[in-house]
Amino acid sequence: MDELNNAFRKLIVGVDTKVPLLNGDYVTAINLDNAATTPPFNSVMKKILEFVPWYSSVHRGTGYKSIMSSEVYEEGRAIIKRFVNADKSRDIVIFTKNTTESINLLAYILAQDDDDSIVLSTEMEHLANDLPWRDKFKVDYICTDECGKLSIEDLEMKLRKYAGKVKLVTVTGASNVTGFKNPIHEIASLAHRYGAKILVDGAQLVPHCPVDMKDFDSAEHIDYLAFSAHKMFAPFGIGILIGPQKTFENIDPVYKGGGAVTLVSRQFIDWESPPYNNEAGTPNIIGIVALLEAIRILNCIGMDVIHEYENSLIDYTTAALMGIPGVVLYGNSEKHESKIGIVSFNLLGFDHRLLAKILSCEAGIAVRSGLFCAHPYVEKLLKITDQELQYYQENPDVPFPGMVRISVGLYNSYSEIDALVACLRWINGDKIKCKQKYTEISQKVSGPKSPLLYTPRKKMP
Ligand code: ALA
Repeated sequence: MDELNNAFRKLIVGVDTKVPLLNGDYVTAINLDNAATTPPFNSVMKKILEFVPWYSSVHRGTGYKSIMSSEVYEEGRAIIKRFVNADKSRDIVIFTKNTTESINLLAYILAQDDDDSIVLSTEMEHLANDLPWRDKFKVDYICTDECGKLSIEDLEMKLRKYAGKVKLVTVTGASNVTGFKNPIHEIASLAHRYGAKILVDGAQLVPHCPVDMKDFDSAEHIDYLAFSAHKMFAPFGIGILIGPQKTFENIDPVYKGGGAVTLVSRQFIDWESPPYNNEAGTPNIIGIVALLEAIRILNCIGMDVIHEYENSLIDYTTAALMGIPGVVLYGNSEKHESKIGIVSFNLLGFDHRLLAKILSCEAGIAVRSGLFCAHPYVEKLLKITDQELQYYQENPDVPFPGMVRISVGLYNSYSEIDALVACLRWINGDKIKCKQKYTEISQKVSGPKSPLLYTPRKKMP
């Protein structure tokens, strides 16, 4: 395992970066916030530098560099399709900015031929796969259980209840809060049986597990898939939306401008065919070069190897957290195959924001705290009542409850988890002193900024 991890670490930019602690010392940063975004692969940076001398306008020039840039851009679509086994000819790849934009784009398009149909979302979605549907469709939410797992029985019950009126079942591939993976192919089969299509929000799934959209003729086929390059070691502003060409024909594009049209006069606009009608403006070819290189590396390692490694690491983390008195875990599951490398928790007696701040100030550990842009899901897991929600809404100055999240990437090591656990044990063991120290600091330091910004630092080692 250590050898494997050493090899993975060498792939990543910035794994040895030193960050300051509150006492002014420097330590090697530990990034346990990979669900938010990931650092680039070294080879992604190298590839970008190799490509930039050839950088030029995509689809807008006759110069050699422009032709080359356009070729890379178009060939990229085929590579991305192969990565998730999308259909070579019937599916199209649309380049967006991130998963959020991909889902908003799809919602905008599907709403255009709306006929009172229903979208089934779930109680465990990121807001990106909830809010875009709310103002365009009647939305109902498939329930999660106490633990936070999706109820397939409830999905089937709702599909039956709406008797053919469900247009789309939109579901996360894996939760950014609990790490639970959903059985996307089983959900696809059910959705198709009742005449609905399925969208998988793959933001947390595609970077961590093998994903197979499956054949169009299979009941388990995934109709639409969205994901982001910045969560898969290529943080240069590219998102992906994959779906059948047909969906994107003869629509009113959300973004209108150059590149999306064939001919325009004062009297008419002739829109391009898909995917171009949805890609107005100069394309982000650097972002695509980065993503293609990241995919190459991920393929070389093997998505199943990554999944296995990250899951062992999160199992190790979960077991260690369970051994700390006062730790409350959310969505804990016994079977790691049904999870990705995420675990969320609280430490009794500590505000989630404070805990995250202390981990950074005392040990250089980056985690995320709060509601993780999945407010209704976290609120349910925290058992916050409607009455309490109303109270928080009416009193925005009262700090809202939340959780602390650990999300691992292939380059995180067992020793980094040991450092996290040691720091949490230290905090827990010295609760009163620790709280007192940080209360005094926050009285001196105004606002939500980290006290690290105000700390005198020792000389960088
Ligand atoms: N959706 C990202 C996260 O969960 C930003 O942190």
